[in-house]
Amino acid sequence: MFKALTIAGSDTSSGAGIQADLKTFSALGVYGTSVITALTAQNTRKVIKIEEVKPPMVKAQINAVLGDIKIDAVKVGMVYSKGIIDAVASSLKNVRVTIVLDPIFKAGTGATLLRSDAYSSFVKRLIPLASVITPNLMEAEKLASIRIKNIDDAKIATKKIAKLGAKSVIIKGGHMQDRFVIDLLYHKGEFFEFRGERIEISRPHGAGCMFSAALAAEMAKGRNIVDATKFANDFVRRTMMNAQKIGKGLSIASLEQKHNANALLSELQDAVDRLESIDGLGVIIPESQSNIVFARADTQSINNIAGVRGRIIKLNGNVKAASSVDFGASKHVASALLAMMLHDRSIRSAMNIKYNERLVAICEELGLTVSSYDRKSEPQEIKAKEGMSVKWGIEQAIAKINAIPDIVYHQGDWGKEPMILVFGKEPKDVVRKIIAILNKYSKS
Ligand code: PXL
Repeated sequence: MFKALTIAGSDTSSGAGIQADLKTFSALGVYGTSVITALTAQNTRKVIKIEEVKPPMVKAQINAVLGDIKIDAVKVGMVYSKGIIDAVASSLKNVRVTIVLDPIFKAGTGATLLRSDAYSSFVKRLIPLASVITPNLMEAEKLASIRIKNIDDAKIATKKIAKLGAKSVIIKGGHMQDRFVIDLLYHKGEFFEFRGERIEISRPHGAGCMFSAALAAEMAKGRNIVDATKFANDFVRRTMMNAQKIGKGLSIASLEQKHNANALLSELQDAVDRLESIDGLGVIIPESQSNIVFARADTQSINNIAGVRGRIIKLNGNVKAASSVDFGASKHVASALLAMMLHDRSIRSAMNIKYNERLVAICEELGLTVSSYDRKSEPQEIKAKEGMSVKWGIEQAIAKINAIPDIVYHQGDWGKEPMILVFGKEPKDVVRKIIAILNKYSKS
């Protein structure tokens, strides 16, 4: 089993610090060990009190772990004082594994988590030990002594921070006022950008800790830094989409509970695996290929709807997913589902298959509720607006039967392939309908 060590502060709310690190390691299948540098008494509203652990005790904790357990990666978070920094630096000096250094200067609720008289020690003693340092924008501005307003400024900052001695630098773009969240990695003289759609929620507590912990966990497994950064970027985005309001203050980035974004993706992936195992499914896949999507119950945008990246394609009579499942991976099927969800929030999954009269008849024979719309009667002003056609179509189909259909089809228009959309409460439900349709179709 891969093993990681986190050296960080305790957060009583468990959103950040040691507690977030251990949860993240565990979620990623890495065994987590821990060294506590400081205790914080804090909740989701504020940090009430901080008490540092005496440096010899920090040293003793690190030695206890390293003296017995072969650690594959270390993450360093809150270190608070000069004494703790000296203890951590001297204990890690000869450790030859990946060290992820997360500079923790301030809590999201404002408290100082690195004393100002410890800053120069942090720079001189810890940064040179770092395989990778992971500042957010504000931390990067302080470390590089420049203002960062755009990605070009961020590039300059990464180089300046690398000069302080860290091998690689990742500036987390979560605080940048842009539609995209860009995490920028500077590694061996090259830049790598990782983009994710900005999520429509305020930044939750703990996301930064989970990012560096996920990075350490993936590097503990031997992933290279580029792949590990991409993974950590996606992982944290999901914990943020899944943020929970557990107290009266900031929401907390979360891995728990049933609508967990990671659990949602794995449920969708199970359905994709099932589709791939169905013999002969290729005969009902349209020329423009298929996708299956699954939405969070509270979805407001297609960015919160997961689908198969690159679609599901026909291959030797069967189907194959072009790539993995992810949020924001489908436009067309996801837009149709979103339109449906405006009327019924319990319908959270959909897949498109090819259209022909026989397939529509089969849907009716199976007792499914079928409706349709006519793309040829779509108003010009709807056609002109990107992404509006599907929404208009679904509205028409619902209005036509004054009910929520299982199946919506249209017979195409100039340059538009006719299509059938199959809706359901969850991916399993959609797959069940698809199998029933295919079975009848193959026999006919
Ligand atoms: O999110 C940064 C952070 C890290 N570590 C500890 C914290 C916080 C924020 O409050 O309390 C212990």
